[in-house]
Amino acid sequence: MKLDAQQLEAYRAAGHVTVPGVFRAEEMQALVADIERWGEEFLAELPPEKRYWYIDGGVKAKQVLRKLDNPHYQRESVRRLAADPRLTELVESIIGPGVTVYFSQVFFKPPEGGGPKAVHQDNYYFGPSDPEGIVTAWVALDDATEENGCLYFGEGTHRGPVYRHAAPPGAPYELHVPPGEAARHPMTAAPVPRGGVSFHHGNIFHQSGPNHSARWRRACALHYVTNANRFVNPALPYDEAAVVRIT
Ligand SMILES: O=C(O)CCC(=O)C(=O)O
Repeated sequence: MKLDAQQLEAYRAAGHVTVPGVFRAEEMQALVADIERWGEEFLAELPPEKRYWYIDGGVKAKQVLRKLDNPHYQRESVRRLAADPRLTELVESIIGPGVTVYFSQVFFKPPEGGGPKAVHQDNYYFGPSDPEGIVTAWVALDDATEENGCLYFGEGTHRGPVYRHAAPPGAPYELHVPPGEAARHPMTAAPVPRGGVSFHHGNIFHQSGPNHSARWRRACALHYVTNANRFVNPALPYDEAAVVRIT
């Protein structure tokens, strides 16, 4: 399944496009079950000095993860997802044939407390050698809505520069674009039904809202690059051992 001409045109114009129904709801449920098992093991072994990086600070009742890194490397289930032709054909229709997953993340947004993610540009985090040869495929493991913290995009901002980001004290993972720059661009909500995929350009301004609902909002973001592309100027360290060529 490739993006059709209209979807590709929407992606080029806005910097993102949502494709519903790429995967079935039961497939997402099975992935969630596997990721939950991994999350429990990970949390049990997480040393105290690393907790601030992985724990969602908004949920006070108990410790819950806000994210996990490199599921495509750590879990067979996500490796299969990353290599599934239903997804890779869509990815290749955006950045061209021959793709690698350089990094991936599971974002958990727990019910009633899961925090927002500030406006940022993936290409500031990643610093790729080819800023056009990268696309994030954000797979909705649950329905993502405005109420439970879906993504928002600054449409057209992918055609602008990548700004120097700053992070609040004590939260180096919360890099964000300068607030004055962010305020100049309206942000458009991009709800995604479970099993759908939101594709976004590495330069686009995006953020996610807080979870005000009683439902989880979990997603798996796979950061695909063309095979020759490298993170040459990353803002955070990335583990090259986890880079997996897919096609
Ligand atoms: O899922 C989120 O809350 C943030 C996702 C994100 O920023 C990304 O996939 O680039």
